[in-house]
Amino acid sequence: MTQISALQKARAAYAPKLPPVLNECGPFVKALEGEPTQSVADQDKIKALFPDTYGLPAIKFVPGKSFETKPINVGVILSGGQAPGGHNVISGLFDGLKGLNPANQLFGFLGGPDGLINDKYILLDEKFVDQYRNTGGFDMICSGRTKLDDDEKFAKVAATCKAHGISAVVIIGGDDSNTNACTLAQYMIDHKTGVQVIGCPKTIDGDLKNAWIEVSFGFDTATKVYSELIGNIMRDANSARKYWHFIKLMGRSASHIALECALQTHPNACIISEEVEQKKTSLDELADSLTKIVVDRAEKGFNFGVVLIPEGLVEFVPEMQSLIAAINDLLSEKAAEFEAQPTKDAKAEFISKNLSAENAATLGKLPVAIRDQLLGDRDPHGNVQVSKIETEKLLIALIEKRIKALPKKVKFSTQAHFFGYEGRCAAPSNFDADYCYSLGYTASALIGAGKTGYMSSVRNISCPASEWEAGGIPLTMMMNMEHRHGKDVPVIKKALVELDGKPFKTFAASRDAWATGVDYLYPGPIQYFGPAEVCDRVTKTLELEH
Ligand code: FBP
Repeated sequence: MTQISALQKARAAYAPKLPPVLNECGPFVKALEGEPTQSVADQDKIKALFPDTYGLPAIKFVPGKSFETKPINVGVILSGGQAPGGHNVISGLFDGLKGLNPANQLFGFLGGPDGLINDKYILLDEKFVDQYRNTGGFDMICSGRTKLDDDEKFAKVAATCKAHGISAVVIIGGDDSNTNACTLAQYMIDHKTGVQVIGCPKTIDGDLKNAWIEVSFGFDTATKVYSELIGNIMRDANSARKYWHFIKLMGRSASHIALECALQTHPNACIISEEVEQKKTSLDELADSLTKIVVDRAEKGFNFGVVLIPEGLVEFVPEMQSLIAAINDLLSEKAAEFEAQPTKDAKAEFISKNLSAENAATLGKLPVAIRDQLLGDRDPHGNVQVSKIETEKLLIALIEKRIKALPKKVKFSTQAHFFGYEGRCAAPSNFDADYCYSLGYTASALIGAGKTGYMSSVRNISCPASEWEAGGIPLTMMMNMEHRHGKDVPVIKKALVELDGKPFKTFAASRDAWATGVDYLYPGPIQYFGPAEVCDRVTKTLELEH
């Protein structure tokens, strides 16, 4: 890096806060063990698959005496989508390991799991790490989406570790990456490699959480960035009073991001996919209810508004769920025939002919652009890439059609947006800077305590950092069996929005008033310097949940 911004310079000097136990004792802490734990479901099956890490106790660190540790080598990877604060996890891990023994070495494997598999790394030293403290992004060692999911890859990872004398690996990732960390931990035990595996909870989506992991890192910063942008758009909408803004928000599956942004900004409508699924709301019903909001507001002279849409919505709408599943099956059976069709229309006709009448009718109702998106992009498994479907434009088109059919004229001018990449690499908020540094530091303490198969856990985080607790949660505790790609596999249970939880209930209690009025909240940009109530505030979700 040749040049850094004024903010980067100032942020480099920020000293992230740690839980008191780590502040006092550094990584020399005692692991206080709780009762044996159980997986969230399918206990017998999970136990059989992870015989050595199943049932481990949850750990809380308490003050301990400093002890001598032999020098060790540790590897770290960033896995999956970027999330603000990843660099601070690595900084915390680095500082903790150096605290245990200055001769400890940290290998940063490059490009995610691929780096571990193919032995591509850089050795992290103080000067290098210092450049990345409190910065956003994953560019320090980059990330990747390769899955560490079979014995062949595990054997390569074990060989990499052996080649460098690495005795612990830290995987910073989401639910899938931590599922893989759990399997890797068991593999390392089975093959007597002596390599410890520790996970760290990352994802802006906020869907890696449970009773012990209160939030995944990155959610705080990303939702604050999106909420700032939404607030700015609301103010613009309320100033010009001529546009309806349809804003799709990232979050592959769960609607936590959309819900949090709604709580921070008070939009005129926000769709929550989990509610759509529970109520089996059809696309037509969704479009009808949004049209009603547009018409009701128009009657009050409000020809403007803001609608939030979660990225994963189409997978939760029943008829779309059924259509996508049918297209996926069809394409896996008849891929060659499909590809041989000369035009997009011919491809659509071919698919339509091979679908059930109901699915064909759903496909027929979609605007052509959306139909083509559905049939166009494929993921590496050959499945429809739902995240590429422009749901915001789909809803606009469906509402436009309804408005045109009305007997009276209603003004409906629209703008479509998608906020995702704008927030994933933002400079971490104070919360994420502190939380991430603490997660990394806690991971070093877990390594120092000789643990494997654990996720680094920092708790009580809705309170000031002076009340935070550090420890570890057995990865097996978060697992259940799920049917994926034709077989039952152990996975960490994804946390979707709970409709009986306080964040959703708070939103549901206010949404009718937000729909008709102008109740917008303008959160403004993330503040790094200033009063704690502005700079250190946690998300509404965390505040309401805890
Ligand atoms: P992770 O679950 O790996 O953290 O990624 C989350 C995410 O940001 C989703 O919100 C989004 O759907 C997806 O990544 C986008 O993936 P890509 O970066 O490959 O475009």
